[in-house]
Amino acid sequence: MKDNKNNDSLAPYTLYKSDVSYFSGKIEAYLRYKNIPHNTVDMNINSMNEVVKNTGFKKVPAIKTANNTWLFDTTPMLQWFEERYPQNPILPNDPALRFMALLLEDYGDEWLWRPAMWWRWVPRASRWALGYRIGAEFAPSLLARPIGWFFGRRQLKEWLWDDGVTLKNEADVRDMLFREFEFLEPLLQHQPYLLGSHPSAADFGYFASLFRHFGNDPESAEAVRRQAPNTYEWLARLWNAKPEKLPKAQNWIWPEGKHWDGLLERIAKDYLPYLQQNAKAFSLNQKRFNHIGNTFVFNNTKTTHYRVYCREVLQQEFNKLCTIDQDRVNDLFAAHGSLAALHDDAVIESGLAKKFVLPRTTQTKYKQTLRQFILGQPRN
Ligand SMILES: N[C@@H](CCC(=O)N[C@@H](CS)C(=O)NCC(=O)O)C(=O)O
Repeated sequence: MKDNKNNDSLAPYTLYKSDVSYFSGKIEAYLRYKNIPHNTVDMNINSMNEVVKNTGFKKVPAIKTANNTWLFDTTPMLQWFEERYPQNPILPNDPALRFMALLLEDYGDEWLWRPAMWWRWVPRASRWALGYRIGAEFAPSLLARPIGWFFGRRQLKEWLWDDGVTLKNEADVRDMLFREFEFLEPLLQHQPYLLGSHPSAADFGYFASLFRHFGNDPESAEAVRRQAPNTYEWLARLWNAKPEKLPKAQNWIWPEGKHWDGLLERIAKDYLPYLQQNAKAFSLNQKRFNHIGNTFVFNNTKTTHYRVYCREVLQQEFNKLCTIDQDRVNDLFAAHGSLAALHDDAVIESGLAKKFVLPRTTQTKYKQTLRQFILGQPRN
C-alpha cells in the first residue's frame, strides 16, 4: 500500500488518452482528484500501437507504470489505485453503499454508452465535428476527413443500427440523456456529488459519458447547458475536485428519495435484465440475442463478452455482503422491481477476470490483428 505518492515506485504513471474519449475522461478525472503523479500521451497511430502491443486492447485509456508494466480498463484500475492511494477513498466504508457505488459506476459506464453513441454520431454537427477531431488524431489533415467519416460510420453501425436500435426506438435511446437529467438535476441541486460530500466511484462512472461526450459534443453540450445546469456545474466541479478543497470528513448519503426512483427502476428493470440476457446468450454461445426490458426491446443485439465480466463482478460484490447489507440493498430496490435479474441464472463466468489482474506484468507482446489495424477495436 502506498499512501504517500513520493513512496510509489510505480509513479509517475503515463496515461494514454484521448480528449474526446469517454473512458479517458473518467480515469483522468480520478488521477487528478487523487493527486496521483502522471503524464499524458495523446492517442495517435504510434501510441495506439504501443498500447495494443502491451495490453492486447487497441483502446484508450491505458496506463504505463514507471517500471513499464501496464494497467488497462478503468473499472479495475480505479480499485487498484484505491489500494495504493487509500486516502480520500472513492468507495465508501459502508459495504452496502460501496456496492451501490460500484453498481452506479457500472451502469454509468455501460448503459449510458448507447445514448452517448447516438448523440455523438447521429446529429450531423456532432458527427462531422467529432469525426474530424478523431480522424485528425490519426492522420494529417487531408486524411482526417475520410478517416473521421469512416469512424463515424463504423460507430453508427456497431453501436446503433446493427445493435438493436431502429427508427422506432431511436428517440427513446436519445431521450435516455433526458431521463438522467431528471435524476441528476434535483440531486445535484442539493449535494455536490452523487453520493454526498465527496466524489465516489458513482461520480466517475457517470463522468465518462457526461464529460467527454454529452458535455462536450456540439448538440448534446447545448442540451446539458440549457436543461441541466446543475449537471454542467458538477462536470467542472469534479474535473477540478481536490481533497484539500473538500471537508475533511466524508459524508456519504444513502441513495434513496424521490430523485432516485427513476434511476433505481432503470437499473432493476432495464440494465440488470440486459446484463442477465447478455450473459445467458454468452453461456449459450449465441452471438446475438433479443434484449427485452421495461423501456426497450433491442432485437438482435450483440452479445458483449466484456459485459458478462461486468455482471460477474457485480454478483461477486453482492455475494460478499453480509445478510444485513444484502437486505439493505434489496430493500432499496424492492419498490422498483428488485435485484432478481442480478441473480437469475446464477454466476455466469466470463473467463476474463485474469485479463484484469493489474498490473499486467506479462512479458508477452501482443500482435495486432489485421482487423484491429484496419477497423480498430470497438468492443473489449
Ligand atoms: N472498458 C474499457 C473501455 C475502453 C474503451 O472502450 N475505450 C474506447 C474509447 S472511450 C476506445 O478506445 N475505442 C477504440 C475503438 O473504438 O476503436 C475501460 O473501462 O477502459
